[in-house]
Order: sequence, then C-alpha cells, then structure tokens
Amino acid sequence: MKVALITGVTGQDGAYLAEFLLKKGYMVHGLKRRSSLFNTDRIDHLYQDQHENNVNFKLHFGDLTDSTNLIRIIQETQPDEIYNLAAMSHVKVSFDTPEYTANADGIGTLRLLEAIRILGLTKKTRIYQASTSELYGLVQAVPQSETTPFYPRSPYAVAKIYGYWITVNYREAYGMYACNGILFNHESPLRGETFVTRKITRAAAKIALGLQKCLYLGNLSAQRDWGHAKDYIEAMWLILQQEKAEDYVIATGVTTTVRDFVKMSFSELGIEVEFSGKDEHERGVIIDVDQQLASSLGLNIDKLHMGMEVVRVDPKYFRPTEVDLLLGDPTKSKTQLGWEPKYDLQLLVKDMIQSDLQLMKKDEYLKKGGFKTLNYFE
Ligand code: NDP
Ligand code: GDR
Repeated sequence: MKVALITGVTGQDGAYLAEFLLKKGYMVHGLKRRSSLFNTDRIDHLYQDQHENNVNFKLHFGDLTDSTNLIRIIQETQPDEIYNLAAMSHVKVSFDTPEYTANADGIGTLRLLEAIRILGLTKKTRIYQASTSELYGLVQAVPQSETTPFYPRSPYAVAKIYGYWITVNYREAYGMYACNGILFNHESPLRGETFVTRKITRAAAKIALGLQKCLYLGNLSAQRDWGHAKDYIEAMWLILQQEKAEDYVIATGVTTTVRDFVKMSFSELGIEVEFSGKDEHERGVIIDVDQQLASSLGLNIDKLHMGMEVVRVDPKYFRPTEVDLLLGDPTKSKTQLGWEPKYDLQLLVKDMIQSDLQLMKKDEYLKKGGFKTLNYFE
C-alpha cells in the first residue's frame, strides 16, 4: 500500500486529492491546522472512526511554520509521496500578511524538503510542490509555459517563487524526486468563498433567489485561465508517477475575463447581464430573464427586473499590483503526462452554479426555520 502525506488537506485541492488517492488504494495522512472551530467541512465525508481496523485516512495536527512537527509526522508516517498544498493562498490577503505568507508558503516548503533530507528519505519520498501561475505575474509572454520567465506581483507570488526554486534546488543538489506543478487557477464547488469565481457563483445564486441585491467586485478586466480542481489534482498525482522528476504547467489554454465569468454565471440561471461604464463606474445590469428556465430552477422572478444593477465595482478589491493576464500552455503535460481535462469553462460554471443554488436554497430554508445560516464575512 502506497503512503501519501497531504499538507493543506482541509483546502479545496487537499479534499479532492485525498478522495482521489483513497480511491486508488493509498494510505492517506493529512496535515491539519488547529483552529477554534472545526475546519474539516470539505473532508467530513471521508471521516473514518480511528478505533476501527483498516483505517486508511488519518489527520495529524501540524503547521508549515513548525519544522519540529513536520519532522515528527514524516518520521511517523514514512510517506512515499508528499503533496505540499498547504499555503496562505489568497493573493490579496498576502499584501496584508506578507511576513506570515513568506514563512508558510516560502520557508514552509524548505522545512518539508529539509525534513525529508534529515530523515534520510531522499531516495524514498517523492514531493509535489504546489507552484502557481502567479509566478508569471507581470506579462512577459503568452501563452505561459515551463520556459516563460517569472515576474511575481504579490507577496504571495514572491513567497511561492522561493518554494519553486528551493524545490528545483533540492532536486538538483540531492537527487530528490521533487517537482513543481505550475497550476493555473482552478475552481470548483469547494473553492474558498472569497476567491472571485466562488464569490460570483454564490452571489449570482443569492440574487436569483431574491436574497441579495448586488455583487461588489474589483478588477473586472483581469483575465484568468480557469479549470476544474478535479482535473488538476489528477495532474498532481501524474507528476509524481513519472520516471524522471520535472516541472509542469497545468492549464486549459483558454483565458476569460472576470466580467465574462459573471455573465456566464448569471446566464446559467437564465439571467442575461450586460456591462456598461468604465473602471470603478462600471455596472452590470439585467437585460433579460428567461422566465421558463428561471421558474424551472425555482428562482424568485418577481424580484428580478430589467435594468436592475446586480454588479458594481468597489475599488477596495483592487490589488496594489495586479496580474492582468494568465493563459497557460499545457502542451508538455498533455504530451508527457497524457493529462487531459474533462471540464471546460462552461461545465465548470454549471457545476459551481448548480451547487451554490442548492446551497442558498438550503440556507434560506434554515433561516426560515430559525437556524444558524451561512457566513458572509469576506
Ligand atoms: P486553499 O486555500 O483552499 O487551501 C489551503 C490549505 O492550506 C488549507 O488546508 C489550509 O488550512 C492550509 N494551510 C494554510 N496555512 C497553513 C499552515 N501555515 N500550515 C498548515 N496548513 C496551512 O487552497 P487550494 O486548495 O486552492 O490550493 C492548494 C495549493 O495550491 C495552495 O498552496 C495554493 O497556493 C496552490 N495553488 C492553488 C491554485 C488554485 O487555483 N486553487 C493555483 C495554483 C496554486 P485551513 O483549512 O485550516 O485554512
Ligand atoms: P487569484 O484568484 O488572485 O488569481 O489567485 P482570485 O480569484 O482571488 O482573483 C482572480 C482575479 O479576479 C480579480 N477580482 C477579484 N478577486 C477577488 N478575490 N475578489 C473580488 O471581488 C475580485 N474582483 C476582481 C482579482 O483582482 C484577480 O485578478 C488564485 C489563488 O488560488 C492562488 O492561490 C493561486 O496561486 C492562483 O489563483 C493561480
């Protein structure tokens, strides 16, 4: 039985990857941070009573900022594969917490690599580092491939560039099987609520149900290459199954503006939105409602009227330095890994909207019953 250790197991990718590896017959260990409330929502369906026999999913308290616990957990679990997914992963928040971000995302990667080396596991343990398209930052060339130069534009990206290079260095210096997956944005119904796609699909569902009036966003012109997290975690696994350790770009090869993602999300609910105005004065307004589709989805049509402003810009969401355009070239991963995504953007939007519509209906039902409902802090 192969043994895997996933840091960041409670996050979007960690949850999908844990499920994927368990299905493949792995013993899966996950690193979980201590928090004052349960933080296992995304993996609760994988829970196993630890007193039973044949337990193959186990969580360990730990943190990437604490090398002692990393060494201990790796010693105890003797993993064949480590997937380093843990990170302070929000680009905007990294401007508020730059030192912590450097510690967790940059030095955290070093701590893991060193733990493997200290424990004499360099020949046994393979390690995947969650690198990112944010490394490309200020556009040098498009589409971006494994050979495109980096120009990071946030404390997050600068921390991740350290993680990228220290992974390459440990591979070259100590012959470790250590790889970077340079993953472009990937989303899903499990995506954190403050990333732009999920913020949009949640708000579109609420607006369609008549529970919210308007969605406030930042830069609508940013372009991202969005894929589905389910496809991307499969690529992570493939990267660790090769003969030779290398770095790979994982992307769809299609880029879309935030503005168009908004339109596609509302359109999935039968609501057509048109944008007008410039910069912080730009507005998204309802211009048509497909009554038949809207009623079949159980929407509150009475609360949706033509000319209703459903999107406004709030400059507080602008970043001090922005990444304007990301568009990946996945040729290497397709030809060398045989990786092929199953979801395109339309399917991704559909999956997220359907899930959030159901979630918001459930929330409304709970609210009517006087029970605690969802959290809307950003
Ligand atoms: P999430 O933000 O959903 O998950 C991050 C995970 O890291 C959570 O489990 C979080 O724990 C954990 N974590 C944060 N800080 C620490 C720490 N100091 N010690 C231990 N654990 C910590 O991210 P995603 O799943 O979306 O992304 C996974 C990885 O891939 C991240 O490294 C991200 O930077 C990178 N990445 C993501 C892309 C994307 O589009 N999703 C694209 C490219 C790279 P908790 O649940 O307690 O907060
Ligand atoms: P990103 O994702 O920064 O690309 O990092 P995010 O969804 O936060 O932003 C994408 C783009 O949308 C613009 N934007 C907004 N973003 C947020 N969060 N909220 C808003 O209201 C808003 N309005 C417009 C942003 O300016 C940006 O241009 C994600 C993370 O998962 C990283 O961890 C990962 O490394 C990269 O993707 C690849």
